Amino acid sequence: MSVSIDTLINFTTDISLKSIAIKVKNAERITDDECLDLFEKADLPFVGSLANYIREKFHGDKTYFNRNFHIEPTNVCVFSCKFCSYSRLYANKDEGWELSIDQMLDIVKSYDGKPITEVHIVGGVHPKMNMTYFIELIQKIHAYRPNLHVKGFTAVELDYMFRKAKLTVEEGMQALKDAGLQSLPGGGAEIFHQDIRKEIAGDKVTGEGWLHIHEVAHNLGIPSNATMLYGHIEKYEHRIDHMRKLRDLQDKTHGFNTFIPLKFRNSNNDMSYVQESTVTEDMRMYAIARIYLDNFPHLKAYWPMLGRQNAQLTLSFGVNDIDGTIDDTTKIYSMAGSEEQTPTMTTEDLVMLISQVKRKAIERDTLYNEIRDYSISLN
Ligand code: V47
Ligand code: SF4
Repeated sequence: MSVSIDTLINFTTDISLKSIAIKVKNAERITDDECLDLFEKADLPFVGSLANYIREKFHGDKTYFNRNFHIEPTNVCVFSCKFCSYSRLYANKDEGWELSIDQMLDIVKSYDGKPITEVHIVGGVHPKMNMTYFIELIQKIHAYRPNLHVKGFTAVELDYMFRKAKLTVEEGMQALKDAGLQSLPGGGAEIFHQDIRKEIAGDKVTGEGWLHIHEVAHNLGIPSNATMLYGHIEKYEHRIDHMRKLRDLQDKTHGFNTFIPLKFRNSNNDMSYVQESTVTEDMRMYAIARIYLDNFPHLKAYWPMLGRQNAQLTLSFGVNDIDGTIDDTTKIYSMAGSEEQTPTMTTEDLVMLISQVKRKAIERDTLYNEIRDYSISLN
């Protein structure tokens, strides 16, 4: 489906787009202005072909997924992000929940005997769930299942936790690392630029605060992911500003594994008046991220949010990872209007989804160590 890079270079008449294609071929970094040109001027086949070129240079046909499950300790949240369909002010009222440590351990136990490699812990910011609580949770998970990788807590949760415990980011992160926290998910990033952030997520950690927490984590040897919530009131300039801050930090630390663009969904939140992006815009977003973020090893499409068919399509637009075989109660996207009301996919479903578009399905662990190549056999 994609066009070869030499054909693109030879047949593109726009000078600036031609020069971007040449840069991509020579593995040179594109500038912010060039990125804006991609958003404003380039058509879908152009960005798709460049992104696919980079994706195949980095990973060939390999497409990663992992076997994980989510624990959402609570959806009670002290913050009030306008795009959020998930948080509630109180538990036991309006669908609010808060889990005890024993209830969360029961979730871990329900995966006994299943070859899961990761637990992803993320939720609202509950005023009573503090550092001590989460340290105990991590320690108990490790004691019960030592080989399970614990990926947990957005910078939003961490910022609140550390401030409440009167710890610096360095002290707080070290304490969580000592307890067994092994990586950070990419949530809470939204859009870093203050003009947009103050409109949609004005009361939580700033963009600079988010980046600082990830920098400290990287310096302690804790890798992380990065997200960007796009397709709402932001402009292309804000997306580029966001990605530039990530690219700069990655140059310093090399601690990010993957970038995850998150498509804004508009159901049941205070931004329901904003139209959702089209599939074409979504594919362009993935492709341009792959081209701009030349120092991010992986680009992930989170299928519970995009829907499985669109997630499959992203594999032709730079994406080389489609997250995990989530088979529990991940509520954040079904509450925000994703087609995936019951977001479950077995390993076989995921392998099929990847193989149908002639890519190689590879099970990975959190750190992208390869566990199994499913293109060799489905058994
Ligand atoms: O930070 C909330 C987003 C994020 C909506 O690191 C919404 O592997 C769209 O970050 N429409 C949390 N998005 C989820 C997240 C994540 C998910 C999967 C994997 C990883 C990883 C991280 O969900 C929030 C926010 O940006 N979100 N509401 C909404 N209406
Ligand atoms: Fe709270 Fe996160 Fe929802 Fe914002 S996005 S209101 S921080 S749960």
